[in-house]
Amino acid sequence: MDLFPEHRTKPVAIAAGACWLPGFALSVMPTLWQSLQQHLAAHPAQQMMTPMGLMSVATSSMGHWGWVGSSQGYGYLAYDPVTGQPWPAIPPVILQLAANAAAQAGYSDFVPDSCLINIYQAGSKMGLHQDKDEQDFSQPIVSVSLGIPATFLFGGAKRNDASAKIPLQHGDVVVWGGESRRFYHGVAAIGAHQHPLTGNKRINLTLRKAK
Ligand code: MD3
Ligand code: FE
Repeated sequence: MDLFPEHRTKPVAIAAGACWLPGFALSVMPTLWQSLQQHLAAHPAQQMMTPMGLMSVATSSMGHWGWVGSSQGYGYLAYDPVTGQPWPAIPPVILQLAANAAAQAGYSDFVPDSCLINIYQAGSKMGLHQDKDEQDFSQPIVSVSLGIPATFLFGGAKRNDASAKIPLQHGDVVVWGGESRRFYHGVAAIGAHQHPLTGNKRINLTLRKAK
């Protein structure tokens, strides 16, 4: 009998270079959550404008490079446009988690310089897109899911390629590298759910080496 069913750690290969690590973040969640709450109190997530319109997801950032949108465009900025200050450093618990997850998936020495915090509520979604504003595509991306569940849409190298649906839950980590690094992906509209830690929200941390 499995006495600790919440500690699911068996990796699942989901595409060339991409690896789903269910529950991988659960063991550090108390520390991670405390750092995240502290960060968000000082740097509240905001719905960013983009040339395509207002995002339904609210965002904040940590690390040397923060992801910022405006009606003029979007990309990485070293300063929080709201405060004019540099973004706070990525806390050690998150850096270590990202490096451990990347190593587990076969990418050694992953040192992200950007941690985007995406906050979803019922109805929030992210359309199919590629992450292509980073300099070095040999570096993977690590994503950490917290709170209410999401259906992650994972396509292929072309926008019209079929998408697989991946049910991401609290504590799941996914590492995207190799061939999958340029694949189209998105998040289906979030349902109305409640989670004991995050309430009615889904929070995703996207760790990247931007520059
Ligand atoms: C698959 N955010 O902010 S990263 C984003 O759930 C974004 O909020 C996702 O996509 C979210 O750009 C989590 C998942 C991700 C990131 C990069 C990828 C998946 C990827 C690159 C290639 C393939
Ligand atoms: Fe993305």
